[in-house]
Amino acid sequence: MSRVDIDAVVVGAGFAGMYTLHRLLQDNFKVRSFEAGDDVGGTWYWNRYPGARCDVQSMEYSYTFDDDLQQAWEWTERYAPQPEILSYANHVADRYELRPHITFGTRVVSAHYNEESSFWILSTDGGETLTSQFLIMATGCLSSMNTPDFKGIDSFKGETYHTGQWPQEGVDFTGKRVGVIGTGSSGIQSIPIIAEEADHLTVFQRTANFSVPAHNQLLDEEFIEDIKATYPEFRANNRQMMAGFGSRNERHEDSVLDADETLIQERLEANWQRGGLGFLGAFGDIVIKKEANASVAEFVRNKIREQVVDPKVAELLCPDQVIGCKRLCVDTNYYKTFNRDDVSLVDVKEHPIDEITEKGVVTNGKEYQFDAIVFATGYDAMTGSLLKVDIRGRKGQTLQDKWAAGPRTYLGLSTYGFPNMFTISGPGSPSVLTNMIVSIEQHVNWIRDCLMYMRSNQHQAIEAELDAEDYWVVLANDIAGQTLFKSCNSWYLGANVPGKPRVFMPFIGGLPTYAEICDDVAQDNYRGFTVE
Ligand code: N01
Repeated sequence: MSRVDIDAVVVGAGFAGMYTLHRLLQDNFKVRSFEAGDDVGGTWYWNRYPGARCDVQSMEYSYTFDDDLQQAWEWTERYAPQPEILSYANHVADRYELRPHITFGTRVVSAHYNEESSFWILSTDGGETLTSQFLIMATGCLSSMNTPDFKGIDSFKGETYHTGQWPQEGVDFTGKRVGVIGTGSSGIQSIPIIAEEADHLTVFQRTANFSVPAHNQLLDEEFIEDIKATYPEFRANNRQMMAGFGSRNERHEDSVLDADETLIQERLEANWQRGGLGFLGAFGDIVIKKEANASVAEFVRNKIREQVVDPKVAELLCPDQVIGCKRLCVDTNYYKTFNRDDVSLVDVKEHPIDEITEKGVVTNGKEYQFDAIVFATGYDAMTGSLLKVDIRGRKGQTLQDKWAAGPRTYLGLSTYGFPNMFTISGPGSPSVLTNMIVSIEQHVNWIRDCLMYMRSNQHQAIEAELDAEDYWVVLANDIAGQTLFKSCNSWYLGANVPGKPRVFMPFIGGLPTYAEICDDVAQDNYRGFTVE
């Protein structure tokens, strides 16, 4: 093969894929995108479960690259519901005329690097084969569903749903006996709403989770105008935050351990009343020191005890791990839902689910019978969607082999042995620990600049060096080791998927530091990369 069809293939048309497409088209790169779904939106296309909404506030969870766009779009709620985010994604696709460049309903099934010509040969499940100089994986971090391999799972005669692939037409649970398995963000958001509809809801909980109130509300005009009047400055301030959002939240850097009990309670109560992920900003060391974490975790447990009438149920809902170690959840009426007569909680920690039968779920010798089972069991996060594609780099090495002991990248953007391939918000980048859209923009802008550099210097291939990758893996691991993030079984560590290597996947050094390193690498002629 000596002919290259296009400059870049972008896999995925969620927020990462759409912005990549837009940015590269602007610079006249010949680029195409392939998307498994029938439309744009990525995670917001698939996650249509009841109550799905973003836990980053709407005025922040949106593209920043075009002031006209951010001035034109009207968010209606503090936390945007899924249908509104999906409308926004559609608006973006139309506004920048992206659809003609996207092949929908089509998966890229393989991508093999051709060393002789330095390009990728791709094939799709639609039977198309094409060659491209660059391969840009915008496949999302939470899009490969995890459905545990429960014994008898296929024998259930009722309806089954996974929160991550909810039917487009919605589901009516009225009059039905429903079982929900899983109490992560998806379970915690959907359980209160399913409870309102169902005849009876049974929740199977393996690990109790910490959740803070969303205090979701309609946005008032004054607030919107205030942000819009200073949007560029607001965005710039957010980019200086560790997580790329929350510059208007109250944030303290002092230690819980230096504060007296009154101050601790005051701060935590104020943050609880404000609601949202900013709760953990009450002190600087909540996710760093175990002793600091303990009093914050106990504060939330007491809030759970206040809300849940039955003390036994309340204790079961009280998490025993470190707070913030698993992704903090943001809810509306979650804990109070367990006060309803038609909702029961079943602990499957001590007695795991034994099997799924024709009629329902068996645990601890008891069969719970259902008309519908909802799997809110999460994702094979960060690597799942990448490893689903048969990606082969130099010497035919598969990405699966390369990452058999866990993902290895340089900057979360590139991996040794796979030239001209980039991952957007991939493992080793701040990604899921940040406002995803801000991280996506940072990655896409970096990749676009890199492609411009390659084009203007007539370079053919760029590849992370092994030393640079080793350095990055050690650095990312060391920083994570200085926190409490490795202390519990979270999907950040791959611990939710049986057999997945236990490696802390995101880069936890904060977005500003990370972006500075990426810029510095680029300015230093792509230090740590071999350019041919
Ligand atoms: O998935 P999860 P999710 N038997 O992995 C349980 C983002 N998100 O879809 O904790 C019994 O968190 C599992 O138990 P355990 C957000 O970043 C954002 O809820 O592993 N239970 C857990 O309770 C979030 O963190 C938003 O012990 C089993 C649950 O299933 C991420 O997506 C909304 C089991 C899975 O929870 C993932 O959230 C939704 C088994 N065999 C999602 N296997 C917002 O923006 C798994 N579980 C608000």
